[in-house]
Amino acid sequence: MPLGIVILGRQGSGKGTQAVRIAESFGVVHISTGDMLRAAVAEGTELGMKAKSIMDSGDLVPDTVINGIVEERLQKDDVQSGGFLLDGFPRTVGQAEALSGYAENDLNLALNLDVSIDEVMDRMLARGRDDDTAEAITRRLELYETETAPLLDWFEERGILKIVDGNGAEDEVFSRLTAVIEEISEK
Ligand code: B4P
Repeated sequence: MPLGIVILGRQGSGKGTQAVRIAESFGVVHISTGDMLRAAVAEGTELGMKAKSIMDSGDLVPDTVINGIVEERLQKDDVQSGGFLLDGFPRTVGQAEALSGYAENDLNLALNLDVSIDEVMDRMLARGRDDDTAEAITRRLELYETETAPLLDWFEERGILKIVDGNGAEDEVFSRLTAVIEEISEK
């Protein structure tokens, strides 16, 4: 059975950084909703035009928009044969419910990359992406607490949540994540 993984964590916790390495190492397809949205912005598509101002302010793109994009991507052949690693999705209970509607049986692990607020602030300010202004970062962290943190209970109730310490060097964090994924893939 191919692996089905979601990676959660505060914005700036290193989900994207680690997801690229996990996908390479375990052969799963990396699906980043943030990357998909940034690509749509760069291409100037209708979705990109709608998403740009939402992302710049630190708000979340509406569930109805994101859910459709992810559902379509999960149906592609590469995902069906190789499995998936969802990075940055789900971010709300509505998104988690949509995901369980189209992939519940394929989901084996929810990783939460745990990094303190102070540390993610520093990392995002150092990263300096268009949406990494102090106001947008504050807004994203507020939304994380109200919209995304409740998902930890949601995945815990389903018995698939693993919390991984995301502090420290990239290689150290990757080793911790690898150990958890290997344990699951051997089951
Ligand atoms: P995302 O693209 O998902 O980005 P992110 O959460 O800000 O960052 P991530 O956790 O991936 O951290 P990274 O590896 O870059 O979202 C961007 C926006 O898109 C959202 O705010 C929202 O508007 C929209 N969006 C996306 N998905 C959505 C959804 N499902 N629903 C609604 N809206 C959605 O790491 C951060 C920095 O730290 C990097 O500079 C990295 O080099 C550095 N770093 C990483 N690991 C480190 C380590 N161990 N030590 C030191 N630095 C480290």
